[in-house]
Amino acid sequence: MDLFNESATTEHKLPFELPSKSGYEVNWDDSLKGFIIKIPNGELFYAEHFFDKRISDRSVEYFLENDTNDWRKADWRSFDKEQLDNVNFKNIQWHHDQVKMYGKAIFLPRYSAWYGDSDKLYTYSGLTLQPKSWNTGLLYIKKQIDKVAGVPFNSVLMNWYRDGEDYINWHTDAEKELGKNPIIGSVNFGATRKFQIRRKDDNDEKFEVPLKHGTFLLMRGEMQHYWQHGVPKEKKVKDARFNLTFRTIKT
Ligand SMILES: O=C(O)CCC(=O)C(=O)O
Repeated sequence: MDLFNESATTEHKLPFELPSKSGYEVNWDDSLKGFIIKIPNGELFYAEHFFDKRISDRSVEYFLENDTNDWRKADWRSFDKEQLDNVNFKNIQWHHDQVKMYGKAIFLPRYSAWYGDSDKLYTYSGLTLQPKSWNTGLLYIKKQIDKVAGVPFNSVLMNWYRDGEDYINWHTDAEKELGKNPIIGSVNFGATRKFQIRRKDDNDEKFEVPLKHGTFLLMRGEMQHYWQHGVPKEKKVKDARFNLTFRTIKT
C-alpha cells in the first residue's frame, strides 16, 4: 500500500444517484478533490467537503454575528422585516425581500443578501439588486472557489433558509446579465438540504444532490437553459442553512 498516495487506496463513490440513462458520466478529479459530472446539456462539479468543519462553522457564525441578538439562540423566524433591518449584523446585512405576485407583495420564503463588485447590478424575481461591497469572509470563500471554477466570480446572492419551512421554487439562473452559459458556484453551510435538478423539457428526468455543511457545487455549460433547480420544503429540518450562489455578471 502506498501510504503517501491516498487516491491509490480510496475508492470515490458519488453520494447520490443519477438517472440510469445515457449521457451521464462521473469522474473523480483528484487534484480538485471532487466529482466532475457530465449530464446531457450540462456539467456539474461536486465536492462534498470542500470547506472543512472549522471554516464551515466559522462561516455560519460570521454570517450571523451581530451586536443585538444571540446569533445561536435568537428565534430568527419571528423577526419581521423592520426588526431584521434593525439587527446590527457585523458582516452580512440580511433582508427579507418581497416580490410582486398577482399584484400582491409577497415575502420570499427565506432571507437574502447580495454582495459583489459595485457596478454589477442584477435583476431577479422582478427585484433589482444593488450589491453591498465584498468583505473579508466572502472574499476568502470566493478565492477558494474561483480557483476551481476557473473564472473570477464578481457577485454572490446569499440565501438564509431559517429552517426546513424555507425553500426556493423551481427556476433557472439564466438572467441575461449572466451571459450565454452562466457558471454558478454554490457554497453551502449549515443544515443539509436536497437540491433538486430536473430537465425543463421532461420533468421526470431528475435527480437530487445533497448540499451539506461545506459542500461546493458548480453548474456550468448549457445547464441553465435545459435544467431547472430548486430546494423544496423539508419540514423535519429544524436548523438553518446558508447558500451562496456566486455568479459572473457580464454587463
Ligand atoms: O439554496 C440553493 O441551494 C439554491 C439557491 C438558488 O437556486 C438561487 O439562489 O438561485
